[in-house]
Order: sequence, then structure tokens, then C-alpha cells
Amino acid sequence: MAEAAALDEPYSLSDYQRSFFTENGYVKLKAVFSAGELRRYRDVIAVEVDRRNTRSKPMAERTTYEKAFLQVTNLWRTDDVVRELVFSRRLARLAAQLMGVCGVRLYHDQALCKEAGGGITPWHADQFYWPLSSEHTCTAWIPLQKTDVEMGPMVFAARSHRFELGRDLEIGDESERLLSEVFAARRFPEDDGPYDMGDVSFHYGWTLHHTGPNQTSRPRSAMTIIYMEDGMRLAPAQRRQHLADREAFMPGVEVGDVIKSPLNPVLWPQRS
Ligand SMILES: O=C(O)CCC(=O)C(=O)O
Repeated sequence: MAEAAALDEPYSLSDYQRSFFTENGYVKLKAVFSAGELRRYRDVIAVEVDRRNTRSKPMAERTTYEKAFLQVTNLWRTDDVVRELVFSRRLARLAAQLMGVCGVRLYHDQALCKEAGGGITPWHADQFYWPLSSEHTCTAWIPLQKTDVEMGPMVFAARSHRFELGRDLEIGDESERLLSEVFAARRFPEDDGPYDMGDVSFHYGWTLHHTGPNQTSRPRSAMTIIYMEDGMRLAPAQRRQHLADREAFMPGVEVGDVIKSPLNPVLWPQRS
């Protein structure tokens, strides 16, 4: 458990980083973890993705969405080592500080493995999928290896969390086509730089982002943790994806209720 305690040490966030997040809807933080700290989780997450993955179709027969990544959710429930990372106070405190809220709960976690030769993750905003009452949600994207541009790191459209267009698009060919055209026409600034192992980005639920293909022969693995403000309520479902999320990630919660099912523990501030 010494490893878990190390993940609780605070990361010193500057005023510049905080206001960058507010202004641009995302921020990339250098060296939130050491490579050594992350290695412990990378190996366990790889095993867990292998064990729980249900996709076996060859790449050429998959849809664009299926080519993007293998996706396994709520690993904290099936693996105690991954739980240490998901419950890291360092990360949860950062999520609260960046969003300017007193406390955060877990919405869910997911591992996203873009296989060697895997395709793009089309442009989208995550909150399209989430029946949540406010925009105080964010995702920590934690690459589990050094991620150069040819592996498909996250690319963010700066300030797009204030953009209405694209909010009703699910991840797919149409979202990629439409949003690429819009960004090109408006010369929208995109941040597409590489990540060192240990770097972590945070983005708001409404920030538009995508990733390129994995052109290498190695998998590009990332762990993600999705936080919501403590006090978030369940909003009425507007689409089938909302019903699926409600059932999977907040069972038993009724529309209008504060979301605090056993799957949504408080991650910051944590009681010891
Ligand atoms: O890892 C990827 O390719 C996409 C990740 C993503 O869309 C997210 O974490 O919100």
C-alpha cells in the first residue's frame, strides 16, 4: 500500500494551469506521476483489458468506432491495484481544483487501448453520453507509455467547451467529418502534442477532442478517470446512450436525485 499512499501526494498546480483549463477546456500537466509509479498500473491494466475485452473481430471488419480502441470500464471494481490509481487523491484533488468545486465523485473509469494499427477516435464531446445536470465533469487521460504523435495522443480543440456545435453528435464518421471541416474552416486552434509517460491531461465533458491512428506496432494504452462535482444530479434521459449510462454507472439513482450510488464514491476530499 506504500505505492497507493504515494499517489495521494499533492501535485502543485499553478494559477496559470488552472486558468488555462478554465479558458481552453483542457490542460496537459507534466510529470503528474513518475514513470516508475505508472509502470505498476500499466501492466495490471493490460492484463485486465485482455481478460475483460470482448472484441475479437479483425481490424478490417470493424466500424470506425470499433477500430478506435478496446474499452473496458470500472476496472476499480475488479482489480485492487487499479483501484489505487482510480482513488488517487493527487488526481481527484486536481480535478476539483481545475473545475473549481469543493468535492468530486467518480462517474466511472475506463481503460482505452488503441491497438497497433488501430484507427482514429473521431471528434466528439464525452458529455453527449452522460445524463448529468451540470457541466462540472472532467476526464483525466493518463497515457501508460510515452505517446508520440504517431501513436494517437489526445488532440483538443481549444475553447471548444463553449462551442454548441457538435454536442449532439455521437462518436463516428459523421462527427469526424463535420467537426474536422468546421475546425479547418474556422482555423480553430488544436493541441496535438506528444505526452511523456507520467503526463496527464484533464478535459471538460464538453471539450471536443479526437485522437489519430496508432501507426506503430505497439499498443497505445490509456487509463481514464471521469469525475463529476459532488452534488451532481441525474438529468432526464435524452437519448438511448443516457439510459445505458444510467444503468451501468449509477444504478438505482432516480431522475433529479444527487448521484451517490455505491459506484460513485467521493474521491475528493476523501475521509481517511
Ligand atoms: O483514447 C482515445 O483514443 C480517446 C479518449 C477519449 O475520447 C476520452 O478519454 O474522452
